[in-house]
Amino acid sequence: MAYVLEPLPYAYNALEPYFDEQTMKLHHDKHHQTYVDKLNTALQNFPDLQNKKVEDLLKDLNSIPETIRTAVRNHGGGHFNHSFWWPMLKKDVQVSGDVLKAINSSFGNFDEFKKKFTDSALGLFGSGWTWLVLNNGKLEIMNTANQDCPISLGKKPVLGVDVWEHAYYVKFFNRRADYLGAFWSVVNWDKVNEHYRVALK
Ligand code: MN3
Repeated sequence: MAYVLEPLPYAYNALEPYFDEQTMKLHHDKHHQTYVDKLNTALQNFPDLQNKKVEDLLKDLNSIPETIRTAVRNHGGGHFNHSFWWPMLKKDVQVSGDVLKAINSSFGNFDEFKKKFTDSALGLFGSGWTWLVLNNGKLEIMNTANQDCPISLGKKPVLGVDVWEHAYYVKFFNRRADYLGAFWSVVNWDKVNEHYRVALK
C-alpha cells in the first residue's frame, strides 16, 4: 500500500498574511508530494515495509535495508516532518496549557524560550528543522539537518519549524529571521499541547 499525501487541513491562504498562499501551495503540493512519491519509489520492492507507519520506519532506520536506507531517511523523514508541520499551523492561537507550564519551567519564561528556539533556527546551516522535543521527560531545543527526524534519535517532537529555504523564499527571500518572526503567529498551540500529552505517555 502506497503512502499518500493528505490534503492540507485548511485553505492555502488560511495563514495569510503571515505565511503566503503561494508558498503553502508549492510547499504542500510539490515539495511534500515529492517526498511521498520518492518514498513510494524507494519502497516499491519492499511490500512489508510499505505496510508500516512512516514513524515506525524512522524509529529504527538500522533495520531498513542498506540499499534504500538513505532514501527512507530523506523521503520518509520529509513525509513525516511535513505531516507533522501542516496541522501544527493555525493563526491566532494563544499559547497555554501544560506545554506552556513546561516551557516556563524548562526555559525560565516563554520569551526566553522563543529567543532560544529562534536563535537555534537562525544558526542552522543549510537546510533542516528546529525542534522542541521531549527527551527522557525533559524539554529540549534541537536542530536536525535535511529531513532528519527526532524520532530516529529516540526523541519526541512537540513543536517544529521547517528551516528549508523552500518554506520561506517566495515571500521572505533570504530573510530567515522575518520568516521565523511570522512563524510565531501561526503556531497551533492546541496541537502542540496534544503532541506534548502524547510525548509524555
Ligand atoms: Mn519543507
